[in-house]
Amino acid sequence: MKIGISCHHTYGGSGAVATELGKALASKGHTVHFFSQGAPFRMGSFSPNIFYHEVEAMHYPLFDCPFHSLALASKIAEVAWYEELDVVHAHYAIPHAMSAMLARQMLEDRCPDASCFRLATTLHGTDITVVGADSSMQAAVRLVINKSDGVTAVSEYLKDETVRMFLPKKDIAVIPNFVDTSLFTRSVNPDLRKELGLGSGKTVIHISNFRPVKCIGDIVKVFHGLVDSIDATLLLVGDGPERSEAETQVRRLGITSRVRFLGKINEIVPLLSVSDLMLMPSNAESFGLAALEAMACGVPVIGTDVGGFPEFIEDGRHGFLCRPGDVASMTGRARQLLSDGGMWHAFSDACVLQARRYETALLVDRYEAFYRELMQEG
Ligand code: GMT
Repeated sequence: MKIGISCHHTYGGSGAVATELGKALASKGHTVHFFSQGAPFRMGSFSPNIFYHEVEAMHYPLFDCPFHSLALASKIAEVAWYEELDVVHAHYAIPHAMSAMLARQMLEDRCPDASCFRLATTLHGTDITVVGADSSMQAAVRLVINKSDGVTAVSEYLKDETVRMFLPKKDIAVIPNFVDTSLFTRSVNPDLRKELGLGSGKTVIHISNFRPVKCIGDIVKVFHGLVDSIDATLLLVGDGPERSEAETQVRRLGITSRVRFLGKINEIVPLLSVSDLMLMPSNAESFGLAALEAMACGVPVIGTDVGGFPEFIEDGRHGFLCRPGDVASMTGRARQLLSDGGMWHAFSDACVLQARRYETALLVDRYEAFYRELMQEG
């Protein structure tokens, strides 16, 4: 198949999923064209059947903001026509599915049945729970859901939320996120432990784009509650709006020597491999890909009992799920897990097994079958 993938290129789960999906499809012999504003952060090295089309919106003094969605639509239309794409897979309803829908309209006079490509849309979470929840965007989100040929959501939770909020006419299939366990596997590098100054203590990790929904402040509080009884270091990987406040909090609590702000790092397996616990206290999370990737590397997770987490993290087996904001429970659970070696090993092994149920190859097959269905219907 010839597949177009429209996604965010920035540090975040939806871009990671879209890029890993494209790479896996390409390795199965499909031709993949990526559309984004910059090279997707997980793109990696050259592959003969992957093409990347940078979308640059026009800048002109009269315009307050560049017309990215229109530039994207024009680029999709152009590439879809010349490369004869079978499917365009939009990751995010707004703006990607909207732009793809418009691209199809741009091609209407050239392919009168208006089906020059099939439009698949994957909802990732923020497009529904944040963008879609904004009243100014509701009609647009509902329109693209209904106009897509097929729609998927990354968890049952997100599907249910979408149905509740938008009452779409379209069925929504659930295809969960995935992880390549041949790459995401624990392999401890003693030099890295030394470089990070980890010594013989425990390592707690968090990876995200530091948006308010990630509750970075709770991570710092939980860690602060741990360090009087446990020799531990906190690795904070990523960057975003909450980082500076978290740095202030760390200084105020006097734990700067125990916390490393590492910024955005693309190669996270080495960091996960030296970690003992992942903290994900988000107050909303449609899936939580970083937690699945941690589990594949044998890192148990303390997360929250909301969103998609309970669909793949079993409380008391792969980690613990607490109420959002319940710092005391999270701290107690983290202490329990980090001080009981037997429990930690059992959880770590169970995490690795659980991650295999979300193996990339299995879920990529599901996407392939989904595309084929759309093409047969067309
Ligand atoms: O979590 C983020 O802020 C990034 C965001 C994104 O759009 O990249 O992640 C969303 O999509 C991921 C991939 O499907 C999911 O694993 C995340 O749970 C989801 N984020 C939220 O729902 C907050």
